[in-house]
Amino acid sequence: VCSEESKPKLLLIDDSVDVHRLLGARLKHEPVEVISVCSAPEAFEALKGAAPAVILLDLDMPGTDGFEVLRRLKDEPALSNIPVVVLSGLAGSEDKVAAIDLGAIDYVTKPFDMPELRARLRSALRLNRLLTLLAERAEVDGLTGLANRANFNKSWPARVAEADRYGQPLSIAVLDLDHFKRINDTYGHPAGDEVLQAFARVIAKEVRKTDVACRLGGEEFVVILGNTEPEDAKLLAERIRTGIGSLTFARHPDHQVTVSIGIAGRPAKGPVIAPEQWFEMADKNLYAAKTGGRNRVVCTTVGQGGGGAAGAGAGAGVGPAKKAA
Ligand code: GH3
Ligand code: MG
Ligand code: MG
Repeated sequence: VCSEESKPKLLLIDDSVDVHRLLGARLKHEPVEVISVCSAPEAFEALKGAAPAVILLDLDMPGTDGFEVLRRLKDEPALSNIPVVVLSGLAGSEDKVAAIDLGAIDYVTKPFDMPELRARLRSALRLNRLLTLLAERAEVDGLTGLANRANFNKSWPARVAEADRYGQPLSIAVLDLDHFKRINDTYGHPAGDEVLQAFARVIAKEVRKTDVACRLGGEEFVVILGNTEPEDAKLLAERIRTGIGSLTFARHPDHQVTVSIGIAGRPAKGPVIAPEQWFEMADKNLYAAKTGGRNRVVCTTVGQGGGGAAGAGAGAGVGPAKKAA
């Protein structure tokens, strides 16, 4: 069926040209187009183009090593779902654990056993197909089970149009975990993932069936609150804020997680506003919540004071005045 389509791309990141040559030859008959680069900077340059279906990554490279490349890949929502198979001369279990905890899905040690490497590649390609399918069909975020960005991009304009048509209130909340990078940096990526999943559960528990809760990527989430006045959206956001703030995590019991939330809501029969502009307003309020000290909700009413950050008259800065860092 797909004979006319171009082959999926395999990005090989390895400082050894010998490995490029070897794999280039030995993978010639596999259904992949091999692109080989020698370093992390070259890899990220190549990744600006069409995303590869699988990455083969050497751990031991001068300059930026494979672990750092993995970290950066996982930090980038557009790249974080590409399966990474790690290639390494290091056979120690510690490195395997570290690489897999950073998000690699498989590990092959040098010198390669070619049938094994090919089998593991095929398995990585299968995973890539499934993840891509899941993202396209179900519009579900793989980590949290919430709706994903593609779903949001469709739902938001549709919900705005619906609210316009029926003169209903509608609110949108943009949520971003505070200093989330520190959790990854201090306790590791798996700890960060756990926080994201716990946060998604807090959101899911608070919203109604008719609301749409999405993970836009990274630690940024959005909730569309159907038929909801801005004041009510604020109450819900407060429940989410206190909900995450009161959780204790086994991996870091002393490290509380907080969230900043920006809301833009329109009451019934409020002014018509373009979905992009509306979202922008909520996003500005999120920014105001961040600069105002984090762990707070900033909410504005569409059409009042018009524009978010500055005009926070409809209810800025709820929440305890925790120290901003
Ligand atoms: P701020 O309070 O200003 O929002 O600071 P922040 O550290 O939360 O924000 P920043 O945007 O600097 O960092 C976001 C971090 O989120 C960077 C990246 O390490 C992490 N991240 C993104 N996606 C994932 C993921 O899927 N899993 C994990 N564990 N971390 C992720
Ligand atoms: Mg953040
Ligand atoms: Mg962020």
